[in-house]
Amino acid sequence: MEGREGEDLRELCGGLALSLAPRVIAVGPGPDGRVRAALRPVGLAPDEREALAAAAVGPVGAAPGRRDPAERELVFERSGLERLAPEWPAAALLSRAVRAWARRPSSVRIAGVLNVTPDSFSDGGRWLDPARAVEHALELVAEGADLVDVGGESTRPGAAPVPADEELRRVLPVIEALAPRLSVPLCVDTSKAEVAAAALDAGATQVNDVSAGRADPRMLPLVAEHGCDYVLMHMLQSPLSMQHDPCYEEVVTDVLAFLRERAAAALSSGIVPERLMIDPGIGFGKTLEHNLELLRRLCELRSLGAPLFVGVSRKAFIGRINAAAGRAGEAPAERIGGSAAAVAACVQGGAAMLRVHDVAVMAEAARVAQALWTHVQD
Ligand code: HH2
Repeated sequence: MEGREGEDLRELCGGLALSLAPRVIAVGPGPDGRVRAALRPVGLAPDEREALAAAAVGPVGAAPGRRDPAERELVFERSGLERLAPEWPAAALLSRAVRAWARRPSSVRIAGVLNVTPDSFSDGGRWLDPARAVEHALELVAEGADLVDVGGESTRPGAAPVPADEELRRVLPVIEALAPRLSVPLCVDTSKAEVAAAALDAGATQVNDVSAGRADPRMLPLVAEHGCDYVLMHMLQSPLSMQHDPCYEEVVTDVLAFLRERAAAALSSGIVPERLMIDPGIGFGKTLEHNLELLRRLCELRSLGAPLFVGVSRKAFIGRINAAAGRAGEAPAERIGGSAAAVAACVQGGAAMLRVHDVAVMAEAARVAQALWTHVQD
């Protein structure tokens, strides 16, 4: 994370009201290639709505399915927002989102997944043998992975926790063998401080924690002490129960509030902003619509200032979309086209790192998406 973004994160964790009722609904290129931002002005005071509507550029369209004129989307150019920002909080919020979007990473990085488990949802059992796991990790790097993410516990919906000694038995031999041979950073995917500590001692340099430090109170202090990179992710409850009727008041607002709170906890444990990445946790306690809304509005999460780490690869939401099109029953490893489309959406939303199984194909999808968006001026 660059210095300026670190300052943003500190400031935001200090209490900027991202819970403003009007929501950023999209930031992206307009027809002329210049960046535009759109807002649904719900909950604005009449004078603020009037000021914003006067500065909006046309056309001011109605969102599909929303008949209430008060919910019509207003579209802005950056200059208009900056003029309004000192006076109107909604314009300030939107202007910040546009700036965050304009600062999106110039090249997205790829994290290759290495599951050393018997039961991962898409490749359980394939890389359990340490020698095969090491070979696979080296293949991931040869295909273009910028980082290898090693995990010894499945977090698929309904998965029961694995004891620390079993998780260590799975991942440690792989990390020990891999660390001296790897040309890219090695990350351990675990929620247990004991596993993270052993992995860091064995050569891992990053921790990916799907519990965001909630599963083990020793995790955040451990990461702070090691000064290593840390991914904190949003999840409802635990993998065992997260898909039991997941509910949000408003999914993007709620996930953003969670990430802000966990980022603040990480910072107050001594983790420096430059070491932090945040992840909306696609599939972790979310319906299909929740996942799609988060992906559509990913750029809003960038307003926290921390780089975004996102995992969409082979996930069940792609299977749901395929099933609705009459293609039920395919194996998760077949969801390659859907994963590539989701990867492209993540690039557009400003993701910094994408966690994927099929590295060569997803790196290509990310490259093309990146090339499509880099011409956009702000
Ligand atoms: N997804 C999975 C595991 N770890 N970590 C982060 N930060 N973000 C994710 O989206 C994420 C993650 C699930 O994928 P996989 O590891 O392939 O499956 P399993 O948990 O069944 O091993």
